[in-house]
Amino acid sequence: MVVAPPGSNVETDQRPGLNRLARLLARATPAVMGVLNVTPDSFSDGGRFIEPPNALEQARRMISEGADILDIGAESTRPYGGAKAVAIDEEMRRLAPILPAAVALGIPVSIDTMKASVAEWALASGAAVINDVWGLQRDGDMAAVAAKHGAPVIIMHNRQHADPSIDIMADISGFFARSLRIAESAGIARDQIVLDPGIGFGKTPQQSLIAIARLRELKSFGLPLLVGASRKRFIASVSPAPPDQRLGGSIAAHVLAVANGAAIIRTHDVAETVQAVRVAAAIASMR
Ligand code: HH2
Repeated sequence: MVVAPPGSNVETDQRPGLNRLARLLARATPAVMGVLNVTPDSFSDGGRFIEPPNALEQARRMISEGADILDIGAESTRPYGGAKAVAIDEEMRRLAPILPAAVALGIPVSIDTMKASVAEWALASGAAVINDVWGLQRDGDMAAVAAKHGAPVIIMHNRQHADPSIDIMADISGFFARSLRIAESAGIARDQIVLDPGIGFGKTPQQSLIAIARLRELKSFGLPLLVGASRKRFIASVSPAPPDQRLGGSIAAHVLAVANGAAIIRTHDVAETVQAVRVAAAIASMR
């Protein structure tokens, strides 16, 4: 991540919050990213925040609970749940009343989108980070948009289909290597990149467990790691529960992710996750 130059002023930055993001990643405690889904069909909270007043209330709540970053998405990425593809116009129509208002709340906002034109609009509207669940490999213009705006990018591992026969860690590493080549040719600085193993995306539940257990291997790229296990299906494969009753499993996964080197945790349940990662970090600091 780019480090703010001495004397630089966050409030006059083109994208409020960008320099604060760099500082977040420099500190010892993992950062917590709160999920805001402005969608009718997200797997765990679809429909709850589609109305702008509800979305902004949720954004404010997550900030008061200790979120360091807000991740706003207007298209469900639910891999196996039959989420409908959303047209560019519709995605922007959902975001327009919410994203600039969320930016004004003062913490860095990331835009969770697979579409370069939506990312471009969001960055121009004040978003600080691109979160691409296809790691720059789906929309051929995404890397150029990030480079043009000098925006940090979250590169998430993904696959069209899970294949239980593959070595998932080798697959994730190969995917990251491809994404990093794309990023480099587009002119994205390496210190602007965060890597994410994409828990639940193109993975069997067992492979999601493996990705968390062996997260540390991905530190070999020398980049910050993000993990988003919140409420995901792999939790129910171990201990059956509907999405809104997977908090215990989410926290277990996130605490182990932190122990294995995660710098950012993406969650729907900010208060509980902030407490869990702070306690985990405090215990780890006593070793
Ligand atoms: N997971 C989801 C969406 N975006 N981005 C990153 N970087 N990492 C993740 O693990 C990740 C993500 C899926 O969760 P959610 O946003 O709640 O669901 P939906 O895609 O159905 O809206």
